Amino acid sequence: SLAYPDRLNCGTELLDRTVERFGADREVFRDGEGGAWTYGQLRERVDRIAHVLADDLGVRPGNRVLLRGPTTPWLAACWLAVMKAGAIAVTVLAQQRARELAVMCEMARCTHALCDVRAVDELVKAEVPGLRITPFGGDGADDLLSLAIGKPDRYEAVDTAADDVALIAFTSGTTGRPKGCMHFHRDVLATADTFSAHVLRPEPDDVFAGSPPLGFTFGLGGLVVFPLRAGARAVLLEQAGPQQLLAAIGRHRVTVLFTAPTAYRVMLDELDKPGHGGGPGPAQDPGEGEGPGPDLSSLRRCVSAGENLPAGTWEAWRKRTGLKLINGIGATELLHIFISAADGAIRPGTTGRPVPGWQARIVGDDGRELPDGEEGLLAVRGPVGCRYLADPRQTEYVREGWNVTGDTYVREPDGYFRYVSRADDMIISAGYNIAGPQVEEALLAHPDVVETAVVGRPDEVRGQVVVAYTVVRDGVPRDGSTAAALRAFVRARLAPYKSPREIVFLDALPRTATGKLQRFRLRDDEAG
Ligand code: 3SK
Repeated sequence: SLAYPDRLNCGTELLDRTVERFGADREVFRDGEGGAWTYGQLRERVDRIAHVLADDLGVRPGNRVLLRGPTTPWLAACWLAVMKAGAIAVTVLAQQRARELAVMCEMARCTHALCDVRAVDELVKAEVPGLRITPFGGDGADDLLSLAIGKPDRYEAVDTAADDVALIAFTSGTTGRPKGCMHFHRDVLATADTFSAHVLRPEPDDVFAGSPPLGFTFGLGGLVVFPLRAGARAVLLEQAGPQQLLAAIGRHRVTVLFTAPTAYRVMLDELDKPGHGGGPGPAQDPGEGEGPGPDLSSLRRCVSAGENLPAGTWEAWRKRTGLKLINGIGATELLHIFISAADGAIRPGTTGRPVPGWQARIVGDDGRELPDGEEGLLAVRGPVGCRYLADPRQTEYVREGWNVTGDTYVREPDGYFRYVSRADDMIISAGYNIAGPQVEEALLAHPDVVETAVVGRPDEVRGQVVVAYTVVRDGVPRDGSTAAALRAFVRARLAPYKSPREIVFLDALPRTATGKLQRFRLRDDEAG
C-alpha cells in the first residue's frame, strides 16, 4: 500500500529528492533539437521560477496558475515551480482556443498564467478578467525567464499537505463539456508508484518519449512524473506526430514510448514504406539503394492508451518490431493508467489486470457487481479518486466509493479485463446490441482502412442502424465499390447484422485536442 507522509510536496519529491538520490549531473530533459538539461540545471531553473512566482507575481499557496504551451523543458519547469510554490497548476492544451480557455479559467478561478510566448495571443483573446499572464520563452524584460535570471538559485518549497490540491486537469471528454478534475500532491506520486513502478519498472538509464502533451495527464505522467521519479530522462518534443516519434526513437535512443493506438498504426504504415527496414524485430532488409529506416532497437516498453487497442494493431506491432505493446486504460479523472499488464502478463485483446494498488469490477446499471463473463460498466477504486470542480456529474462518476468510468468491459474468469465499448458507444439495432469498437476493429483489419468510427443512426424501423465513418488510404477510391468491399469484409468476420449499413468516407475523424475520437459529433450529425 502507498503510505505518504501527511506533509508532502510532489515538486520537492520529484526533483530535490531525485537529485539527492542520483546526483545533479544526470541528464533529465532533451528537447527536439537535442538541447540537454541536467537535473541540477532543472532544479536551478525551477527554483528561480518559483521565486518569481512568489516574490514578483504574488502567487500564494492555493492560487490557480494556468500553464499553456507546446511540450518543452521550460513548460515542465514551470509546472514543477508551481508545485514547489504550493500553487495549483491548471494544465491546458496548446491547441485550445480563446473561448475554451476562458471557460476553463473561469471554472478554475485562475489568477495567473504562465504561457509560452508563442501561445500568448490566443490566451489574451480569452479576455479573462484579472488574469495576470506572464510569457516565457521570449526575450522581453517581462518574460518569466528574464525575471528568473536575477533570482536565487535555491527555493525552499512550500510545506504543502499530501492532500492539498496540486493540479486541476480538464477533460474535454468525448462529450464536449469540460470538467475540471482536482488532484492532490500525493495523487501525482501515486501514479508513478503504481502504474509506472509496477508495469514500466523504469531504470535510471531509461529514456522516455511520446506524443501526449503535458497538458494531458497521460503526457504529464509519461514525460515528467515517471521519468523524474525514477531518475531517468525524457525527450520533450514539440511536434510529436508518428513520423517525429519514429525519428526521435533512433536519434535519442528512446526506451519507453507513450502514444495512442492510431499513432502505432501510422508508424507501422511508415515502417512498411520502401526504405524502412529498421526495428528490433524480425529483420527486414531494406531494398537496394534504400536507407536503413528508423532504428527502433533501443525500445524496451511501448505503452498504448487513450483509446481501445485493437488486437490486430497489437499483433502487427509485435510482428514488425518484436515488442509487445503495453495496453492500458486511464482517465483524467483518475490521473493515469489503472488497468494494464506488461511482459509475460500481457494477454493480447485484453487491457490487462488492475495495476497493483487498484481494484476493478464490473457493475450493472444498479451498481451491483456482475459475474465474470458478463458485460457491464467498469468500476475502479484506488489511490487516486475523481473530484470534479463543482460539477453535478460527480455523482454519476463516483458511485458508492467506486469510480464508474463510462466504459463497458467484461472481466474474464482469469481476472483480465476486456474492453467492449464506451457505454454510450453501444448501438442497438433491431434488438441486437452492437459494440461500435468491435465493428471498427473488423474494418481496421482491412488494408485500405486507416481510421474508422462506427456509430448508430436513428432509424424508424430498427431503432438504429450501423454507420461507419471511414478514412481510407491515399489512392483508394471513395466510392460504392470500396464501400461494398468493406461491408463484405466485415460480414466475413462478424455476424452480418453488425456490418455497417453505410460507409461514409472522410478525410479525417473528429478528435479532441488530446486525440480522442469524438463519436458524439458523428452521432450528432446522424441525429441531424
Ligand atoms: O485515456 C485517457 O484518458 C488517459 C488519461 C489520463 C492518463 C492516461 C490516459 C490513458
